[in-house]
Amino acid sequence: MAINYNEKIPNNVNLTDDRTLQRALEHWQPKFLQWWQTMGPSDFAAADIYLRTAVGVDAAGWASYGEVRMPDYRWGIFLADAEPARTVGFGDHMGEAAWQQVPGEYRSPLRRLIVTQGDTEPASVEQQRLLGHSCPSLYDLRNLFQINVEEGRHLWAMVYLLHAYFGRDGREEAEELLERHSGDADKPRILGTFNEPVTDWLSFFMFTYFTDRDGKYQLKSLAESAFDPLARTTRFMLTEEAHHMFVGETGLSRVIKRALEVMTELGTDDPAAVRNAGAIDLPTFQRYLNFWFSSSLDLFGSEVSSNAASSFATGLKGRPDESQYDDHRCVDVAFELAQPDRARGIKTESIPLRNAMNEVLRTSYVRDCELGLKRWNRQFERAGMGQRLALPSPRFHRAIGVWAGVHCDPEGAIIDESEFRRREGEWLPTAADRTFVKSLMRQVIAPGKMAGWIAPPERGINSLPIEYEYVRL
Ligand code: BYC
Repeated sequence: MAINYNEKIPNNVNLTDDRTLQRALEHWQPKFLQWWQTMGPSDFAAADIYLRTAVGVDAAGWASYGEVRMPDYRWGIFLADAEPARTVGFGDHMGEAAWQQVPGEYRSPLRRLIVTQGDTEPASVEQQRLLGHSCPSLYDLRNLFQINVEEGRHLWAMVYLLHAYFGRDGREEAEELLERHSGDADKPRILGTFNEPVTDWLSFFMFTYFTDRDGKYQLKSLAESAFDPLARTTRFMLTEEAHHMFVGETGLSRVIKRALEVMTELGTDDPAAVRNAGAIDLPTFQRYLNFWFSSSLDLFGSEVSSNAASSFATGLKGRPDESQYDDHRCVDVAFELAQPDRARGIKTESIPLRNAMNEVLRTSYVRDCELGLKRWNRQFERAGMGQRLALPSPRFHRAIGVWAGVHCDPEGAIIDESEFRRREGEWLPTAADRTFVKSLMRQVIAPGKMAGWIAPPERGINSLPIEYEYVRL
C-alpha cells in the first residue's frame, strides 16, 4: 500500500479511516517533537541534511533522497505489505491464522515486548545526541543523523502498535517512552546497554556494529510473530536497520585502515607511537570492542528464561528466519547449556529448548558478529601485519544471565575477582583510553575532509562523491 504523505502523520495504514486513533496519535505527535527538540541531536536543527525518507515499503526503490531539516523529517507509520492468509509459523498455535488483534490472554506479555523494543529507539537517539559536535566528516555527520531520524521513526512504529491495539494502557506506555531517558538516575531506559554513554565516535561505530545488530536479531524474531501488525511493522524496520549496521561495520573498518596506514608510515605497531600520530591503536580498539560486544550480549536476556519459553510457545516471538529450522514447535527437545558450577568449574546441563531461546538467538548473533571480525582481520593480513582482533568469549564481562557476576578472562576461563580487577585495564576501556579517544574527537566539517584517526569511506551516499556537502550548516 502506498505511503500517504498528504496527512499530518504520513502512513500506509489508512489512518484517516480511524478518526479516534488518528486523533490519539496527533495528540502524541507534539510530545514526540518536543522530546526530539530537547533530547534529540543537540543543535543542527537548521542544517539541511541529505537524508533518505521512506516513500514505499517494497524492497526496490523504497526511499527517496533529498535535503531535509531534521525537525521537518516526516516521521510516520509504515508497515510491510500484508501476506495473504498468513499463518502462525511456530509454537503451540502453529498453522492457525495469524492474529490481526491481540488475544486477551497475551495482552500483557505482548505489550511488554513492544514497550521494550520501543524503549531502545529513543534511547539510542539520546545516547548519541552530542556526537554531531565532534563528527569526523560531513559524510559521517549525515549518517549519524540518518540513523537518528530512523530510530525516531522506529519509535513511531511501536507507538502506533501501542495506540492502535492496547487502548488506554498503550497510550500510557507511549507517554512513558518519552519520559524515561538514557542514563537517567530515576527513570533510566529499560535495557542496560541503552544507558551507556555514547559520547565518542569509536563507541558510536561499535554501538552501530554490535548493538544495532542485536536490533536486527530481535526485530527478525518479532517479524515472525503471530501478531501480524507487529510482524509487518518490524519487517519494514529491518529494511532501514541494514544501513545502521553498514555505518558501524564500515566505520570500524575505516578506523583500522587509518591505524594500519599510520603503522606502515611509522614502521612500528607500538600503541604509544600510533596514538602519538593521532590514530587509534589496536589494543584500545580491542578494549572498546570487548566492552560493546559483551554489553550487547546481555541484551538477549538470560540463557535460561521462562519469558523466552512462553514467548515462543504462545507465538509472540519466534527465532530469526524461523523457516530455516525443521522443527517449529520445539517440544521435548533438549538444549545443552554450559554454565558455571559452584566449584568454579563449568558444567553442561540439559534444559528444554524453549527455555533456551534467548541463547539460540545469542549464538546466531555471535556468528554474525564474527563476519565483521574476519573482514577486519583480512585488512591486517593484506597489510602484512601479524595482529588480529578477536571477539571475547560470551562468558566475559556479563551482567545478565548465568555468567553474570562470574569473573572470566576474554578466553572464557573463570578467574578470581582479584585477578580480574588486576587485569581489567588490559581488557576493557580505561579512563585513560577514554580520555585519549575523546582527545581525537574534533569536529571536521569541510566537505570531503576527514579527521586524522579515520580513513575516508570507499564511496559516498547514493552514488554522490565523498566530497559532496552532505550537511549544509
Ligand atoms: N538489561 O528472562 P529474561 C534495538 C530483564 S535493540 C536490563 O532474562 P527475556 C536497537 C528482562 O527485561 C533490540 N534488563 O529475559 C538497537 C526481564 O525484566 P522483567 C531491542 C534486562 O524477558 C540499537 C528480566 O530481565 N528489542 O532494537 O526473555 C539502536 C528477566 O528477563 C536485560 C528487544 O529487546 C538487559 N540487558 O528477554 C536502536 C525485543 N536483559 O520483564 C534500537 C523485545 C533482560 O522481568 N524484548 N532483562 O522486568 C525482548 O524480547 C526481551 O525482553 C529481552 C529479554 C530479549 C530483552
